[in-house]
Amino acid sequence: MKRKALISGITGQDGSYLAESLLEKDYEVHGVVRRVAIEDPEHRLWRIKHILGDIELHPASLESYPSIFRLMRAVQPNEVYHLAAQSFVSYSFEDEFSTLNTNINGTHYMLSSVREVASRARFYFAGSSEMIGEANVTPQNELTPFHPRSAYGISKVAGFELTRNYREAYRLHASSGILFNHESPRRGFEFVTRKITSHAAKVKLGLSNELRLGNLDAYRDWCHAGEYVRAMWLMLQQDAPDDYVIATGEAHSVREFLEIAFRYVGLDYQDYVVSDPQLYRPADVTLLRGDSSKARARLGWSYNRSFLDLVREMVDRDLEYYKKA
Ligand code: G4F
Repeated sequence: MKRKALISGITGQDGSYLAESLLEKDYEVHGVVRRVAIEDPEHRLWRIKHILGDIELHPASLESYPSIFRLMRAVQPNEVYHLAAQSFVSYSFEDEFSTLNTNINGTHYMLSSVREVASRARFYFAGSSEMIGEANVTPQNELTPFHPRSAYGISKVAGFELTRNYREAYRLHASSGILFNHESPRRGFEFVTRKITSHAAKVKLGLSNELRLGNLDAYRDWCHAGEYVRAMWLMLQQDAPDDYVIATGEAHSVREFLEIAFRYVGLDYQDYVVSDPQLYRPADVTLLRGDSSKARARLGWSYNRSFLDLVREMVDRDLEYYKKA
């Protein structure tokens, strides 16, 4: 019999890669989606358009416990991947309340319904390096103390602690990935990498002549999202649940990303970038560089792609996209 996976956040970057990878492993893939997404597939389901015939989507809301509970009871998944969240850090400064409500309650509802009606299911929580936030050591690993710098980071710490508590108190097979930044051509346009690559492409094609940005001196450990979903799956294949840092071990600044992307299309970013005070966060995270020795040793996970290739792949895909537009 096929194994069943339920993914919240299936319409997002990570959810779409995860769904593809589980289908390749012959899983029956179910996704939790908001009803509006089903009503507007062109705009909201573009990342999973090519696999819509192979997966089953269920309308439910992470703000409604009964809807999650009923879904969990009906699907009876073997594995649950909880990826859905308000994941844009900047927005969490604009609306702390909805970020905390959606992210904390959503995780709680998922965990509680697994416990109530699918307690043998294995559970994955999408934790974030934003939980580590402003770290006192580099590189950061599973033992680095948390110092989140936004409501988003705080909401992820709460989700992480809930996951750990369900593991310890109710013996759920519940694991968290402490995922560092992960990007791809499927990244949303509001995140800095896609904002840069889409503008490099638009400037090159004569469709734009300005890119407004905030802090260029933040360092992030950027990797390809397609490689991270493998780590999520591996965590749920272990005999015992645990928490793992997933990172490349390399950090690059926003400025480096910008230089590479623009240079790749033969341009100098300094001719186009405008510093916008509105895009600086009230508190930013200075440097994230992860140490994923534990994941490498215990999960056998590895990452071999280069930063340069990631930037180039994103620029290439944006050039194709705007040429067709
Ligand atoms: O691309 P970002 O918005 O990603 P951020 O805040 O690092 O968060 C991402 O990675 C986390 C994992 O560590 C995830 F948990 C989270 O959900 C998300 O996927 O910003 C990256 C850096 C920041 O330092 C920001 O201040 O870029 C800087 N930045 C400078 N100008 C900008 C901009 N970020 C955005 N989004 N837009 C700008 O114009």
